[in-house]
Amino acid sequence: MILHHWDADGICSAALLMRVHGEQEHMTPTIGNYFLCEEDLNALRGHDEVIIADMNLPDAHRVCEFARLRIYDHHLTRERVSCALEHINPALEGHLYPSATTVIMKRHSLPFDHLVALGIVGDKGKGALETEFSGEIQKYLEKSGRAFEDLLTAVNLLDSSYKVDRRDEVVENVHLVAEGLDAVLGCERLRRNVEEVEREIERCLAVEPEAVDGILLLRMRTRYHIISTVTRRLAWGRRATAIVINERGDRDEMYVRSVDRDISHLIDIAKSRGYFAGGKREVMGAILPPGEAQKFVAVVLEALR
Ligand SMILES: [Mn+2]
Repeated sequence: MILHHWDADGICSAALLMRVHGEQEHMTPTIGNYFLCEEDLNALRGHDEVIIADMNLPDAHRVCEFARLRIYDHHLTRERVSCALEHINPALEGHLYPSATTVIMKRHSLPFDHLVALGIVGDKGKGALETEFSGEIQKYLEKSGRAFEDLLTAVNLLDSSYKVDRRDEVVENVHLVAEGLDAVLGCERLRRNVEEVEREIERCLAVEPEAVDGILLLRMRTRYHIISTVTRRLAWGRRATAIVINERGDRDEMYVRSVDRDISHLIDIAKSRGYFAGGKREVMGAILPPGEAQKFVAVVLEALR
């Protein structure tokens, strides 16, 4: 059983692993959960081998209670999952790879193909051309007669399934991308998703954000997984730090993005309050219990003062 991230890199990682191991059952966790809920754990039980691809799950070790575990990942982590048969993440040795597909390619000595390229472009966007694999991407593009834009379009199509919150589609996309780039680019279902996502992003951005000490605050209510896109457009569009809250009903989500300043201390503040949080230098994303985001906004505003 392969458990993979719901984004383009995770989808391509699962497709690569099937090249190695043949057709496998595979699933993605409940979209938005960066941990294993009871329901997902139950779906994994009954399998004696589980491969986790492109996810750094804090409770991955629970899989060892019932299955042999292998992990192929590239997210920043210092903790080796000691019960795993194999935990391959170059970040454990201080080397950050741009995608899980590159980790799997190296581990299994696979050729650099569209799956590896799409994984990198999925996680890095245009920045893919500034990674150590830039030369191999260029070579792939020349050989296949493709443009870099095709890779960006395919990634946007693959990512649309999780954005519209369709978990079964994420799983279907593994087979689609294994067929080739054309299969993805020509997929009507995914094209309709992209339009649907765009309409919802525009609906959310049509509300005028509040401005508090020069920081933008936007509240929205959507079941789509678009908070990172909405926040990025707001922050970059208005050249200001933006906080976006999504009250989903089952959970609150918060996303903060600065244009340039280091806001990574917000991640520790969120974690110290018991929220699930992650991010980078300019980004913080957090998942909170329903109704909690409103309280946390005051804390974040104070910390950004
Ligand atoms: Mn990834």
